[in-house]
Parts: sequence; C-alpha cells; structure tokens
Amino acid sequence: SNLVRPRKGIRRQPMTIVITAFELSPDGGKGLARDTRVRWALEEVGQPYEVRPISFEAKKQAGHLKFHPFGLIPTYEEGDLVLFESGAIVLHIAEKHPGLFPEDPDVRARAITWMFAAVSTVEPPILELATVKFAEGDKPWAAERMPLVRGRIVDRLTLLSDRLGDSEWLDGEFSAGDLMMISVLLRTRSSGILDEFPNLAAYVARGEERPAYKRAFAAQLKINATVQ
Ligand code: GTB
Repeated sequence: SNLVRPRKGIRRQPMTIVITAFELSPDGGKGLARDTRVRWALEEVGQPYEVRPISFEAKKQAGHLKFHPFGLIPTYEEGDLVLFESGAIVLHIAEKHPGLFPEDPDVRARAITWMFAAVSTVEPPILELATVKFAEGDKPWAAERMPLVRGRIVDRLTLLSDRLGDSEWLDGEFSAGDLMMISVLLRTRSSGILDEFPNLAAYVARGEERPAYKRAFAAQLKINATVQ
C-alpha cells in the first residue's frame, strides 16, 4: 500500500499525486511531451498518480498560471506542494522514493549532474530544431538555418555517444539521469539524427524496454492517440 508510515497512532491518508498534461498532445501519442518523463519516474518508483488534462486555452489562464508561472505542462501537485519544470519534478520523485537514485551520495550527485546535462546541454539544440521546423518553418531563412541547428545536435550527440561507449547506462545502474537523457534523446528520433549513433539508439531502446516506461507510454497513448 502507499500509505504514509503511521506516526504516533495517526493514520495518515496517502497523498494523491496529480500531474498536468496536454488535454490532447500535438504529437498524437508519440509520448514526446514532457509529462511522459514525469509519468515514467512515477512508474519507476511505483507511485500512483492522477492526471489533470489542460486544454490549449486553459494553459495561459489564471487558474493554471497559479500552478505553472509560464503556463506550460507538466506540473506536479502533492498535498500543498506544487512543482513545475520536469527536471525538478523528476528530481523530487527520485529524492523521495527509492528506485531512481543510488544510495552513495557521490554517485547520486553524478546522477543529478546527468539530469542537468540532459536539460541544459543536450536538450537546447534539440528544442531549436523544433523551433526551426514548426515556429520558423515559413521564414525565408529557415532552410539555411536547419543544417546549422542539426550540426549543433550532432556535435552534442557525438560526444555523448563517445562517453556512453558500450555501457548500458551513463553511470553504472539506471538512474534519473538516464531517465532524463533518454527522454530528451527520444525527441531526435523523427529527425533521423538518433540513427546516426547506433549506441545512443540502443541506449534509448533499452529505456523504452523498461516496464515502467511502457506503462507511462501506454497511459499517455490512451489519451493522445488520434484517429488519423
Ligand atoms: N522546461 C520545461 C519543463 O521541462 O517542464 C518546459 C515545459 C514545456 O515546454 N512544456 C510544453 C508546453 O506546455 C509541453 S512539452 N507547451 C505549451 C506551450 O508552449 O504553450 C513540449 C512538447 C510539445 C509538443 C510536442 N510534440 O507535439 O511532439 C513535444 C514536446
């Protein structure tokens, strides 16, 4: 059971975890929106959660801005605690429940380093690619800019690929660092860039093979799968 340990005879109720996600993800069920990484973390540590869908209109309205100052998803609620930023949410989950962080404080610090590397070193050029494609696709210079942005992704993935080598995970056991890195890398697949790095493609596939990832993916698919 997920009951909080009773203390001094008080039987506390389990606190329901509520996350927000797109009412309907623009990716049609590919699991690329950032609620998937939070779902995955919760599945890895075995915590049940509920999802509050947010419509495109509601995202930027006062009600949601109380939960997320920038009007984005995901958010995380647990009792009085409200969090935003997928990295901070996954970190909180990993700190609170066993399964995503190692015991050794140095190894844990390195896992957190990989989480930051995922969101602040690897993810930015990947986000730029989406910007060129979708937000700037109709600009006259979009075609010229595309190879530059792709090049920046390739630069990062080349060095990440070298570092990973033949290892199963980035630093020993699977950790929240791998969860974040794999979630970020998944967004390069449709561009074909991931396939240029067979060890990274295999690393991502190992992540997707984890039962917790499969449950997270299936849960978002149930909401987002659209009849084409
Ligand atoms: N740094 C924040 C975090 O990590 O939590 C970024 C949050 C963020 O950008 N959320 C996006 C959002 O709410 C959803 S994930 N966007 C709404 C808006 O900008 O108004 C980004 C995303 C969107 C769509 C796809 N897709 O369709 O493939 C993939 C990823």
